Amino acid sequence: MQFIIFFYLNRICILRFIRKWFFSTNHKHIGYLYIIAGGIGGIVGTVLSLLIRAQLAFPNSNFLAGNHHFFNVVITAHGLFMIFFMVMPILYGGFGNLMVPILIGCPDMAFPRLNNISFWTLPPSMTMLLLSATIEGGAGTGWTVYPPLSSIEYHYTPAVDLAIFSLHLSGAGSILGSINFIVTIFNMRAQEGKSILRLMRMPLFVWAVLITAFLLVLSLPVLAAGLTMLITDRNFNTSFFDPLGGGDPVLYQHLFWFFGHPEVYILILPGFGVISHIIQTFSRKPIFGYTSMVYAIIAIAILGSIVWAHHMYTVGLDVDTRAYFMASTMVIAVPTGIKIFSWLATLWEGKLFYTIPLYYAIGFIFLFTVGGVTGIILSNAALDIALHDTYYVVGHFHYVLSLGAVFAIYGGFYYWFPKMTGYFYSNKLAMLQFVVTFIGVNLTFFPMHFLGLAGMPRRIPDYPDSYWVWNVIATYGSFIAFLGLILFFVVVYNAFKEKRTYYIDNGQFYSVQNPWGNGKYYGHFSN
Ligand code: HAS
Ligand code: CU
Repeated sequence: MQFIIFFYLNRICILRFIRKWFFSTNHKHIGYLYIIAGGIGGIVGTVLSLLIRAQLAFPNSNFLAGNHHFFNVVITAHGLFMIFFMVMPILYGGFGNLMVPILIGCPDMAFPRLNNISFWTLPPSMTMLLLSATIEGGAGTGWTVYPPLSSIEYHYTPAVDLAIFSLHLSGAGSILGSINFIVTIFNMRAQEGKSILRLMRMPLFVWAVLITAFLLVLSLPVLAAGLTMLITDRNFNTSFFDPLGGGDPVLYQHLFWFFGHPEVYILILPGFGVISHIIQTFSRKPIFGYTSMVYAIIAIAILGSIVWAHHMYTVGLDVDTRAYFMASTMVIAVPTGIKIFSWLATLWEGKLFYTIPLYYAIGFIFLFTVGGVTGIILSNAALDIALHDTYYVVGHFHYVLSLGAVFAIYGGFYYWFPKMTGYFYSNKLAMLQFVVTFIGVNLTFFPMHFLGLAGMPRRIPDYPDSYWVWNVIATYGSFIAFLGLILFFVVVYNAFKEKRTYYIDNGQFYSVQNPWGNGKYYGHFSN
């Protein structure tokens, strides 16, 4: 009976649509949903970034109608959207769900229904964040939600509470998703006869997702605790972070960065995984130093969990503490350097097949290294006294994120696009998209280093005339990068419209079944 009702209900188109996209437990559908949600989050985040750049286009700008609180609301929503609702959903939830079961050769995730609920926490939490920016004056706390700015005295409307609930909810979804990844990767690797896909032969993207999952499970609860204490401070008269009641705002900073620093590796490790796959596919040889690549991922995760106070050099930590955090932070350059040099060694004397994903991957290696090295400069506690809270920090983290994580997203998307859709995109259009994006993001973020060294603070809506030149260049750059985003949607639209299923390069024929002529590294579980 149930079956018959289901069968007839299913014939109604809209119900079929709802069943397929809302109730799906299929890892690919959920992966697509994550990518689509991340795309929407990315569009919102990008529009917000253009508002920031328009306001900063010239001194004395009145673009946001002189409403400086609103400027703070915009930068807060921009940061939170890009981190939690763009990079994480696409790189980790999207590519992770899509590729992990395929790469380890299992039919689906270990807990498909849990997977569904992990995704469906995302739309409501995105909505809450949007509300927190648009109602009741909005939350202008910065993405770190530091008290006392986030306390009830300075933000007395529920906007901040909404932002906190949004983070709680998306965090709960991420924890569930991470448990699912860990269980799947430990228990469901392909088996043939007695031999099982061993951990030390797993594709590197799967390793990256596994370690990211551990980082999330260990760090998100600490953020949740800090945010909960903040909620009770705001609403129930506790004073965890209020010196008047014996509390301490620096405690919040410790709790936040104990999560916040691992979070930056959560954002980049899956990107490292994607880049490893692209590089080996288009160099036509296995990745150089597989074993050290795996240990480097693990080392980055462990070290990344014990360096959090490099965000707090200016709060009055004593000298020994600063020396410890400085040394431990600098050590991260070693495993990260191992990864960079292994990618270069893979490219070295490889039979390079120049495609759009490879351009993105090479761009990634170069630009991520720039961002990494400015990180090493910031890790110096003495220098950071001058550079903390200046545009130098903004330049640093956009090089590792906007030019690192975002290049990994674009590269991975172009790399797996034939697998996801069954079509090829136009190489010419995609090349144009790459060039425009490359120029745009570098023009936007490189000048920020000069601004920071010249002392321009971050999170300000206006500045003295002497900072004008680099700011206007950055603003032009951001509009060029936005053009790149529009072109990206043109590329995708064009691919669906033209429905290409093959292409010819250098007299070679390539079909979507084996799009890069090297199926060995592409969606295949034997490494
Ligand atoms: Fe960072 C602030 C230090 C990597 C993201 N980072 C941020 C913020 C974000 C962020 C979002 O120590 C701002 C948060 C906020 O809103 O306040 N970061 C580092 C270091 C690394 C690093 C040492 N960050 C990342 C990644 C991110 C990210 C990855 C996201 C994807 N970061 C800091 C510090 C601050 C900071 C300070 C606080 C600043 C402040 O005052 O607020 C490393 O993981 C980077 C390692 C990578 C490399 C490149 C490849 C390595 C090679 C080996 C040779 C290189 C050597 C170094 C030996 C180093 C090729 C040579 C050194 C020379 C100077 C030449
Ligand atoms: Cu950090």
